[in-house]
Amino acid sequence: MSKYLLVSFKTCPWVQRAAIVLREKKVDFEFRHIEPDNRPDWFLAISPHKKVPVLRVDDTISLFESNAIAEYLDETITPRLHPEDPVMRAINRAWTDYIPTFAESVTGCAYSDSEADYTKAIAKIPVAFDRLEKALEKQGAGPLFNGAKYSLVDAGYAAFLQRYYFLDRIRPLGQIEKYPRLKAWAETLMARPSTHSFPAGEFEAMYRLNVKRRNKWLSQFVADTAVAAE
Ligand SMILES: N[C@@H](CCC(=O)N[C@@H](CS)C(=O)NCC(=O)O)C(=O)O
Repeated sequence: MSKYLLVSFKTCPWVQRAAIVLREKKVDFEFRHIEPDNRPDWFLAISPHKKVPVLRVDDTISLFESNAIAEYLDETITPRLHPEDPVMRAINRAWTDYIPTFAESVTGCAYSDSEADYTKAIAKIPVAFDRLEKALEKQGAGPLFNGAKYSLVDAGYAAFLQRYYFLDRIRPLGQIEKYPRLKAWAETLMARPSTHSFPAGEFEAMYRLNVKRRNKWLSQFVADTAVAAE
């Protein structure tokens, strides 16, 4: 078995995606958290876009981009998370391609400068949720995207569904309740140990602190006392 080092910012959802795939495959890996404001030279030398995640394999190969990392891990380590059937695999890949748009639609409101921008941003959530609800309806009975078997689609969406819940607890969004399949899927993913790189409460506190420090319109709804206690 190769040696794996996953370079990370603690709250990065794209890192979380790679970590989830490693955990689903029961692979031992070293998690190395670096600070976004103080990226070391060794990291800048192996990360072309200066972004995390980077997966270092056997101290020699450096892979970047969470989707490329997930696909690499799936090609090299069993169990295969992609479906065997080429049509199903193409459908799965089509839905992992949608993750960046989904992510922006669901978490964009955390970066809005004004209430008007926030209102505009949250209007994107139902559009993205509706697309996934319909995809899940086509896929079948759940509880996971492909049914009983975990997939790279599950690994890719988990972090962003988790952030929806975090944002909903900062300022109620009340959206996911309108999409029963999506809600059931999200709850399945939240209950799955592989989703979590840190204890759930500790991680949510870290996320809230990020939102507070970002100093955007939403930041005012993260209580100072809560941040102090974190
Ligand atoms: N498309 C990339 C996105 C990675 C990404 O945006 N990572 C963020 C942290 S969550 C980052 O490193 N940002 C630093 C920067 O943009 O300079 C992937 O899927 O890996």
